[in-house]
Amino acid sequence: ATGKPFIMTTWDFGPGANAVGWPMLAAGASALDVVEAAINHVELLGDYWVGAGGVPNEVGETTLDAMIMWGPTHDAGAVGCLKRVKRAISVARKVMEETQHSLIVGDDATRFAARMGFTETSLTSVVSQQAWDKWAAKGEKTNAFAPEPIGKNPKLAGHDTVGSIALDAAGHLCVGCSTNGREFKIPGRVGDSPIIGAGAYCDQAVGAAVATGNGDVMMRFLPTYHAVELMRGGMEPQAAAEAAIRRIEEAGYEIDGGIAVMRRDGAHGGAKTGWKDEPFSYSVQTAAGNVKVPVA
Ligand code: SD4
Repeated sequence: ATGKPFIMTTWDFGPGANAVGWPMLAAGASALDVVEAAINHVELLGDYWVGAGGVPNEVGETTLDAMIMWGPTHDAGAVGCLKRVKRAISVARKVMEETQHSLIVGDDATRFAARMGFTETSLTSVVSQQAWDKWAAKGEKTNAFAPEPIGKNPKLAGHDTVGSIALDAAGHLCVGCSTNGREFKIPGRVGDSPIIGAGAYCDQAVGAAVATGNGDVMMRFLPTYHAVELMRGGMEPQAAAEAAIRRIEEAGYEIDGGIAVMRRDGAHGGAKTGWKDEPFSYSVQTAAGNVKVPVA
């Protein structure tokens, strides 16, 4: 059954992003417009972990990964390592709607965005410049040349991603996510967020999921695809989220990561690994209001 409209957004961005998306949904907007608007809101906040002005790479540049996927058709668009363009999820939407491709990367993604009318601008802020200056002054090198061990990688720098899932009044399901990836990453690095089935996945018949965390490891397990497929088999959203995360743990990885899952009827669940002191949460807004759900 198709449920009532909802929007879910991950992390502490949730209530604010949902407050942007919900009035649109309530007015009958498409889930595609809603997910784009909710994520644009977060991309433009100036947060350190999403969008412009955050997480510099090894040479001090902020680059963005984003994806959007439309449930009814399985159509998807994504950008990886997008440079000098702020609204990455909107560029991803253009990839989906204006091309036959699904993923465009790097400087060519910037050129594509320019062709689509986006403005080129620096993604560096005072905060991202200071973060890089401080790190570079210590003479540090990116830790990403060390092989990712099976087991704990205590040196991994912090990271966040925003993910949103919406169901509109017409019953259409959409998912999107956006991030600036991983601090001090090797230039050109693309994480899990723009990889379909890794950073996000959406199937109109079942539901959707979004991931956050150590994307270099998480993409090896396609956790969002996994969770959606488990729900297709009848598993409850909470159990599906836990099973997808458990798969990563069972392989021996001790990383920080989480996923949030929505079934199309509005039932939801979330799971995380690591992040002992990190309050991973997702927020779900419906006609009944917004609920922030801590993920244990
Ligand atoms: C990445 N998954 O690029 C993203 C970062 C993230 O919470 O979500 N951190 O690896």
